[in-house]
Amino acid sequence: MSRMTKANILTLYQQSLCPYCIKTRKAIKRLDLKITMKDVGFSGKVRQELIKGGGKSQVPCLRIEGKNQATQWLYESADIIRYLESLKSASA
Ligand SMILES: N[C@@H](CCC(=O)N[C@@H](CS)C(=O)NCC(=O)O)C(=O)O
Repeated sequence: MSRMTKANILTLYQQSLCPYCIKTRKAIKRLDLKITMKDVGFSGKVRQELIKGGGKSQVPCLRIEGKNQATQWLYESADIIRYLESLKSASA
């Protein structure tokens, strides 16, 4: 079950040893956000879910499920971190 952050449900698709995922996980820890992690390395099902939803298997990818909007799949660690920082500053 994904956790709620404001109105959106956030899930990070990632892999344990990927440096871009490590950088993203560090930012999540620094920002003290509770986000569900899905490791694509341990399960073909999770990887297929990512490809089907986001269009490619690249990690990290942040799935953003909003109440009244289509699900977004945000790739690129720098863009994900920028998005998370903006959430955090909006809630401060
Ligand atoms: N510019 C991307 C690079 C991400 C990247 O290269 N991820 C690798 C793992 S370290 C990957 O998912 N490669 C497999 C693929 O693209 O399907 C970022 O900063 O997030």
